[in-house]
Amino acid sequence: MRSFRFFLAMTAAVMAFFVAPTAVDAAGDLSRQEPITVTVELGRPGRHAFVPDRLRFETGKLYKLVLRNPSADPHYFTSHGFTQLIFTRKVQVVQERDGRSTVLAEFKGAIREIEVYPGQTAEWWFVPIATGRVTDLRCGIAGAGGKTHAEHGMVGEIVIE
Ligand SMILES: [Cu+2]
Repeated sequence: MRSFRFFLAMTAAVMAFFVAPTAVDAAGDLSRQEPITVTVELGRPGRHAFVPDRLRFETGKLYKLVLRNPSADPHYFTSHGFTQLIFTRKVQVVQERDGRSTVLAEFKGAIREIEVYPGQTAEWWFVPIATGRVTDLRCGIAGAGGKTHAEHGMVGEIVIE
């Protein structure tokens, strides 16, 4: 009986030695991991659309959502539902020139929507914190005919698993 107790105490000590460091690592800062890059094009020449228009993310991972506007019009990336499911680490304005990208500005805090001007790029760094499916991704800019880009089909869906 005495040796069994000793065995239990030794087992507990060994387990504490191996398990404790892992538990500490798992409680680290989720917003400081290597980001997963996802690129969305805001508009195509002559076409109002998000490409792709279905986005999928997983909770607990850090994403760098690159919002590129290759079109001749400004476009919004707006989804209030999406902003309720994520923690924003930062938004960066990036200048791409001669094959090099330079960060011009960095914004921190809760972000509701981002407008990207023709030929420009912004990066939204975030960690999804809740699961859900939202279908309110849209660009609300009104074109010459009075219709919004969303009414021309610039809408999308975001799923967080
Ligand atoms: Cu638009």
